[in-house]
Amino acid sequence: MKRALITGITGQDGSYLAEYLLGLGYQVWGLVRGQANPRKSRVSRMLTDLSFVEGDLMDQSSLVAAVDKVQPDEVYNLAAVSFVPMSWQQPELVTDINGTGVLRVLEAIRTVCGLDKSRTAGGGIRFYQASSSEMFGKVVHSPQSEQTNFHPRSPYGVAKAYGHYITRNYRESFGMYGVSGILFNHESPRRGVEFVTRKISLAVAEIKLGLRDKLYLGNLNAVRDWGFAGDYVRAMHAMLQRDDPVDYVVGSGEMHSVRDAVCMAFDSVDLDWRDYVEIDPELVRPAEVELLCADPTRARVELGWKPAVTFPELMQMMVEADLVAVSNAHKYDQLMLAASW
Ligand code: NDP
Ligand code: GDR
Repeated sequence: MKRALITGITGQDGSYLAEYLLGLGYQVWGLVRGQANPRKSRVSRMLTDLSFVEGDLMDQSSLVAAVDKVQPDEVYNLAAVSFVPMSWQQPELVTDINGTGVLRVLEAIRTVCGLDKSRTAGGGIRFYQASSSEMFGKVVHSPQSEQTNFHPRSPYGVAKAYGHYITRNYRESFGMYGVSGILFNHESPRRGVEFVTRKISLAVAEIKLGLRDKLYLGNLNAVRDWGFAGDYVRAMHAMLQRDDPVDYVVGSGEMHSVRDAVCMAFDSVDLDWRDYVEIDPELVRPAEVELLCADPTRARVELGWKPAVTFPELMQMMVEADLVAVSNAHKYDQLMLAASW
C-alpha cells in the first residue's frame, strides 16, 4: 500500500486529493497545524480513513518529524497562504510560508532520507509542489505553457516562483524526484468564500433566498482559465507516476471574464446580475493579473489528463451547492431562534 503525505489537507485541494488517493487504495496522512484547528474536524468527518500528523511550514523540525513518522512514498506540498490579496497585507509571512516553506519541506525529505540517494531519486520519496499560474502574472504571450516566462505581479506570485525554482534546483542539485504542477484557477463548492467564484455563488444563493440584495466586486474584466478542483488533483497524482520528473501546466485552455462568471451564476437562478452587482474600488488589486489562459497540451499528450467539468457546469454546481448550504443554515438559525423563545 502506497503512503502519501499531504500538506494543506484542510484546504480545498487537500480534501479532493485525499479523497482521490484514498479511492486508489493509498494510506493518506495530512499535515495539520495549530491547536484544535477547526478545519481538521471538517476534513476528518468527511474522510474518516485519513490519518493526521502535526506540523507547520514555518517550523523545520516539525516537518522533519512528520516525514520521519509517515515515511511517505509521495509528498504533496499544497500548504500555502493562497489568497493573493493577503500577500500585499502580509508579504513577509506569505513569502515565508509559500516560498521558504517549500525549501523546508524539501530539506525535511533530504534529512529523513539521509545520504541514501536512492531514497530521494525516482525510487524513493517523490515530491509535488503546488506552483501557480500567478507566476506568469503580466503575460505577453497567450496561452501560457511550460516554456512561458514568469513575471509575477504579487508577493504571492513571487514566493510561488521561488518555490518553483527551488524544487527544480533540488532536482538538478541532488537528483531528487521533485516536480511542480503549474495549475490555473480551480474551484469547487469547497472553495474558500474569499475567492471570486465562491463569493459569487454564495451571494447568488443568498440573494435568491431573499437574505441579501447586493454583491460587491472588484475588476469584472479580469480573465481567468477556471476548472473544477476534483479534476485537477488527478493531474497532481499523474505527474508523480512518471518514471522521470517533469513539470506540467494544468488548465482548461478556455478563457472567461469575471463578468461571464457573474452572468452565468445569476442566469442559473433566473436573475439579472445588473440588478444586484456593484463595484467596490477597494477590491481592485494594486497590480492586477489581467488575463491567464493555459496551454495544457503537454499534460494532455503525456499524462492523458483532461478536465471533465466545464466552466458553466462548475458555476452551476457551485450555485446549487450554496443554495442547499445557505437554506440549511438559515433553517438551523430559524430553529435556534424559535427554540430560544
Ligand atoms: P486553500 O487556501 O484552500 O488551502 C491552503 C492550505 O494550506 C490549508 O490547508 C492551510 O491550513 C494550509 N496552510 C497554510 N499555512 C500553513 C502553514 N504555515 N503550515 C501548514 N499548513 C498551512 O488552498 P487550495 O487548496 O485552493 O490550494 C492548494 C495549493 O495550490 C496552494 O499552495 C495554492 O497556492 C496552490 N494553487 C491553488 C490554485 C487554485 O486555484 N486553488 C491554483 C494554483 C495553485 P490551515 O487550515 O491550517 O489554515
Ligand atoms: P486569483 O483568484 O487571484 O486568480 O488566485 P481570485 O478568485 O481571488 O481572483 C480572480 C480574479 O477575480 C478578480 N476579482 C475578484 N477577486 C476576489 N477574490 N474578490 C472580488 O471581489 C473580485 N472582484 C474581481 C480578481 O481581481 C482576479 O483578477 C487564485 C488562488 O487560488 C491562488 O492561490 C492561485 O495560485 C491562482 O488562483 C491561480
